[in-house]
Amino acid sequence: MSDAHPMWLRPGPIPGLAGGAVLITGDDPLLDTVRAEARAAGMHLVGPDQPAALVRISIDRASGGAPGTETGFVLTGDGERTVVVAGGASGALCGWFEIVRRAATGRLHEPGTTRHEPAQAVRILDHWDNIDVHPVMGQVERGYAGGSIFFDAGRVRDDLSRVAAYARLLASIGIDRVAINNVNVHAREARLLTDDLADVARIAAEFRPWGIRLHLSVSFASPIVLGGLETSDPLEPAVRAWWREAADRVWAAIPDFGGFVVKADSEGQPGPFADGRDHADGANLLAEAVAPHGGLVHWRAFVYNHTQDWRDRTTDRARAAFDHFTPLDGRFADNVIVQVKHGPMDFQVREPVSPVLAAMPHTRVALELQVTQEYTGQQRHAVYLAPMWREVLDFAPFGAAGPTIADLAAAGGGIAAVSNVGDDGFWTGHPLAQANLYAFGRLAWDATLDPAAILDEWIALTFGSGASGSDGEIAAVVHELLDDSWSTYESYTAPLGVGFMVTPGTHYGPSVDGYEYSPWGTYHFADRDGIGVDRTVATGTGYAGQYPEPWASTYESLDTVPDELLLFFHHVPYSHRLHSGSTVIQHIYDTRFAGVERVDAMVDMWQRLDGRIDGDLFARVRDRLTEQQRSAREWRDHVNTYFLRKSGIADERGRAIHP
Ligand code: GCW
Repeated sequence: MSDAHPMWLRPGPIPGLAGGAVLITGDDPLLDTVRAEARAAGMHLVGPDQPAALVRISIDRASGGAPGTETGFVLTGDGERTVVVAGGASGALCGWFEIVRRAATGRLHEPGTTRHEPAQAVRILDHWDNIDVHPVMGQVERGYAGGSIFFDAGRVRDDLSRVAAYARLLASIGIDRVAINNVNVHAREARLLTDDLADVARIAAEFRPWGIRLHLSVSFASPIVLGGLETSDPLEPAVRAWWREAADRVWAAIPDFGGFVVKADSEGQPGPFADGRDHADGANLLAEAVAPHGGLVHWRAFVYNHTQDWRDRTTDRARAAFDHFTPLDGRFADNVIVQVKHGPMDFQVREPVSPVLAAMPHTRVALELQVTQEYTGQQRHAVYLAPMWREVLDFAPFGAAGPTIADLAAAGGGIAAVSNVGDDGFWTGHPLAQANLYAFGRLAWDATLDPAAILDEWIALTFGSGASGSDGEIAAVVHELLDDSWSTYESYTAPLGVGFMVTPGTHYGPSVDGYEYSPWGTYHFADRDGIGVDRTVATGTGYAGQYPEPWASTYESLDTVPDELLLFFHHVPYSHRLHSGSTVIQHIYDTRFAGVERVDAMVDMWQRLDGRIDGDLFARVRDRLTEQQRSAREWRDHVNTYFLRKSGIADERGRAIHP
């Protein structure tokens, strides 16, 4: 376990810092963490009598010299030294890691003063880890990096050294909360809340030195499953008492516990509907229990009918979260955060931004992203997701003059994401998927960061400075390989925003009709004449009308809907001409061929690094790229053949398709 890859925190002395003096003033466990980090970087700690230290870090809550928040800091470089004045101890820790980033990217002691504060006050990573190995999902649901770092052999691991290393990595990118278990809470995992509390407390103790609070996913049916009550009705006094006592016990064991994450009335999980109550009743029940302890309830908005009749074209899964939740706006307690997936469907490679995020002004709403690559290649394909997330964060639901999604989340519930980490030696299965975890933390901290710049920062930290020599070659290759990889993945998988077409169950690899006659609500409606889902107000499901202007009109009209979302909003003939000038069918053919060519190029690029980087890492990436190449061909041929057969329209360029 302990010899796992160091990710972006390479061990040993840090060039530019090692050998120098550091002055860290103040008394706090988190400052002790900073001291230990500085020592590990090769610095020596000095006292206040040596003000000429290379790095000085202090906390100043009062003077106005520091930001008002605990986690903020002001950093001043003068070309030779750096001074960090933090609003609190967590700001000092974040300030330290900013110095580490600057050292790696050639900006150490850069002259000037900058203020740093997290854009999102709540920055939580959700693990979908199970204690037991699930017969279908494995131990980590939608996990592509081995087993859980928290659980093994039916219980919390004895050796939590990997968790300690993880906590340090997360702290370095500003994550402040982690939920350790799957939102699908099975019988065994439900007991984390009760029988396993002492073990959960051991995990919390590993996160604590890094300023990270622990959360648990809980079952809404806990009063029945764990408490032996006959009901989990949120309005029932015995149920309320049960939850209050449960919360009291948790906080007695873990005083800095963060709160509960809940998936209710979704995909078979229990919820308030069973008793005729709604999601506000359910969320407020838990909110009341955790409020005395300053706890949060993350209540997920991923609620839809997963047993719908595919014959019924009026039911639209994309509408569901909005229809369920927006009528409840204003009824949620202050410590409830409604957690909304970034798109209305389910973490597809391309979806419009969920309209729910803009439709609940009186509710704390959080944006949920998926770092684990369930629908984006499952960490066998190299897909750098930061450009997609940046598009989501930048989306301005009320038009350019209004707030962005990043602003709306910042004003409310912050940001959440499903982690992509497991007990794999490279943490993420595909070593290059580490970049996604890194980028999530950085964008949660500052949504205005450029994805390409984040990528370069990650490369510099992970592979060494890209300034010159062989490192420069590594940096160039890794950058080129990942920079555009999201769009590459999109170009060989489901076209123009239509989504899915994946193998049912595993969600890996192509199966164009895999979900077409299923109850899951994910259809493309391709026939001999055309394809796409009519979600217009005029003739379709009305989903487009869930957006405020200008987007409702933009998406409603074929004249203005963006090409990449065409089939999400409209059912069109194959001969329909895109704004790009291409027809839908020709676009499908062209992009699938181009996508495979780009993957071929990625394979060649990586080959250039043979012998220049660690052999295990080289081989792991090479093997995954080989699989990506195979899989991309499979996607191309399934999709192209399917549409050639359906439409009977030949490729203008006469390439090999398989009718
Ligand atoms: O995307 C779907 C996944 C489920 C997951 C669910 C959710 C945890 O296929 O595996 O369950 O989303 O987000 O709750």
